[in-house]
Amino acid sequence: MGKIADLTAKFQALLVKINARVASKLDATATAVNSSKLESKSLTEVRALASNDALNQIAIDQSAIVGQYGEIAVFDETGVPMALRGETMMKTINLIASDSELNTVKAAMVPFSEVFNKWRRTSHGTSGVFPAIPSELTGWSYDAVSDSVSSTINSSSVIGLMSNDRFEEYILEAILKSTNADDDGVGICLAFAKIGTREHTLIAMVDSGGLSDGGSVPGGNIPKLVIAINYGQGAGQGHQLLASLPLGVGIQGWTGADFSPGVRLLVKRLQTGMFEVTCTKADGSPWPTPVYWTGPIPAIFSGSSAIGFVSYSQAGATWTIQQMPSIKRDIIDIRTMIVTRWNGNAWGIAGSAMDHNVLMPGRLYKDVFGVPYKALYLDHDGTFFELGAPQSISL
Ligand SMILES: [Ca+2]
Ligand SMILES: [Ca+2]
Repeated sequence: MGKIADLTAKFQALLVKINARVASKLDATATAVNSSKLESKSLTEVRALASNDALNQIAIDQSAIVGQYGEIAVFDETGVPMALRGETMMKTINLIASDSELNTVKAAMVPFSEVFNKWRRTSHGTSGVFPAIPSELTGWSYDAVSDSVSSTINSSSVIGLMSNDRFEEYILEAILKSTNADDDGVGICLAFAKIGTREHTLIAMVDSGGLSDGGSVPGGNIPKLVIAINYGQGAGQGHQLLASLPLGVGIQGWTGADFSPGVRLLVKRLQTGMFEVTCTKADGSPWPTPVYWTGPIPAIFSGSSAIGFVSYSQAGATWTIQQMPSIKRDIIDIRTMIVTRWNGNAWGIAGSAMDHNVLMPGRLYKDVFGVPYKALYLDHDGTFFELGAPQSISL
């Protein structure tokens, strides 16, 4: 057995070692917390310190991710956190196999046969039910010779044809006419959005004296252009008058001298976040009171939205297109797999469809140019797989 002094020395050495170990841990912890940074800070301030730049950036990115109902979130950059945007699950393309088909697609306009057969039909009233009057959804006819649609009924609701494509910016110009002597509404829907069961519109409506600013049909009014949100849906459904602009001519009906040549509407949705509407006589000359309106894109239509044609209590309403926006889908030449792409101003060669920098891999693509409307999957190795020729189900 050793001396007590030896044991005391060893015990002391042990205590010194333990102290050194614990002290080093304490120092490390203290450094990590850096408690001096937290002194006299409120809980909110401490939380703000905890939100470092990366977390803040993610919060900013998340707030910027906006999509449409039914879309999927797609990463459009590699290795970048939250580099997401909303996309439809199947991306539409034009698959062509000849130079003449290429030229056809480049010059394509949306035909009114597509407006009549494929666009969404709406009927808006004050009930808050959509469609307000289901029977009025059929109040349209199509003429193949002139490729035009017209309303066939003196409708009790605001009836419309709304595009399936949505546009971030566009120019739409049309001459509005009616062959019916009534004095009510023919217009253009600047923006359409369906949210839940509700349908929202921003409408430019021309009448020759029959309509009120509030969206009713009192008659005995003055010919004008009305710009309104949810026109005809009543205050309870968010009807909001943005402008009521008299044309400076007398009440007369759509077959009257001032209206029978037609009314020209030029509508622009701009990258600046503004709408512009110019209303003139059919030949482009101004009304006795020149009509122009501009205003910001309402938040409910931000991003992109559909467009459309509307009629209210006016049979025989029709539109002659001067300029019509169309989605400029990528064109893929099946002979070479070269992608022709619209750059906002002109068509140009983008490169090979197998190149990941040209066409996004991991996506489904569907041809909309012609039979058999092939569907393709582009894998991450740059290989296309043909999935078949899916057709819509008709009941
Ligand atoms: Ca009338
Ligand atoms: Ca009427």
